[in-house]
Amino acid sequence: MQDANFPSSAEGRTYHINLKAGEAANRVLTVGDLPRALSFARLPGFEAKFVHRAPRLYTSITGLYKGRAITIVTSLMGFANMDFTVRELRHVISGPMAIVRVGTCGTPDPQIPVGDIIVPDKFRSVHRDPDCFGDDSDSPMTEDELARAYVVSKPMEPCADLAQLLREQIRATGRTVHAGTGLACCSFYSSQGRISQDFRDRNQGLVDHYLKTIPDFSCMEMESSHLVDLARCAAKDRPIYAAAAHIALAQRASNVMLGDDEKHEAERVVGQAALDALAAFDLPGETVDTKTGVYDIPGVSCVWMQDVDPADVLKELD
Ligand code: R1P
Ligand code: URA
Repeated sequence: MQDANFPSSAEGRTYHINLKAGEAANRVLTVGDLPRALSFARLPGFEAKFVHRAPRLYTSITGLYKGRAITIVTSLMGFANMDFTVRELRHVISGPMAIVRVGTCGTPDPQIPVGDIIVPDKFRSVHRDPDCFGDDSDSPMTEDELARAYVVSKPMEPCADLAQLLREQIRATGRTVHAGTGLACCSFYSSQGRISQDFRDRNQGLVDHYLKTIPDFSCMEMESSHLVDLARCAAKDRPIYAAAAHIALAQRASNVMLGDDEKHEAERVVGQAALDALAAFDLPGETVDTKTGVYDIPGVSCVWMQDVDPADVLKELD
């Protein structure tokens, strides 16, 4: 490894996602888990060219879709993993980037049934402030205390054109699409208002507090605001355009969860729509590197964990 400021291997691989220049495309579809990434790589029209799994298990599949180079990558869960993914992809990709996240979410809106899709037009981050939990108190917090303990950022906006393309492509499949404000929370539990007997989160009434204080609050998940935040502060000469679509998995008002089969069907529908949106997005200055890149090499190349036969990995994509 070299360079303590931005560590990378002698070969130029980044420390965490473990990719080097030429192995990722300017158009990126990011997902939370490996089965979703593999199911997207199997969608009609996607031709996988290069499959990579990092020691820390981030996995990327770079290929061609409707003539465009697209990388499907697992950004796993939470702010930190999205941070590694976007910053290290940025390092190995030249020129502008378009990134779409397809994830799942909870919704507080009784009018949004599980299985509907939410493409927010605003995002906010929520962080639990540890300084508000240092005493022995276990009584529910007042509205003022909730506002101090679960700190909500100001709104951030995705790329309006990419979000609009995403909505149009999803609507064309017959799915209902909602917009509103998406909260990316530091926890699946405390800051999303899930009640625990094991920890003094003191978060009774937190979802109602968000509903009272955040206009058009439509969904809660754990990464999208950070993606949008990184995109808005990307270097001006190498812009990042970002948007996100979320499958309503948890209906928080009625306490209903989407079934696994319905979830996987929704993933395939939204994944195809996201590929179509990414392929249609205008991205001037895109650099498909056919010299060091993977797009012109015949067949599928693969870098996986040491003790795995690439043939077994590729079978997953058949
Ligand atoms: C929590 O179960 C995970 O689900 C949501 C949250 O953002 C978090 O990552 O998204 P994914 O379905 O993309 O993982
Ligand atoms: N992902 C989340 O972060 N929250 C939910 O309620 C469902 C999926």
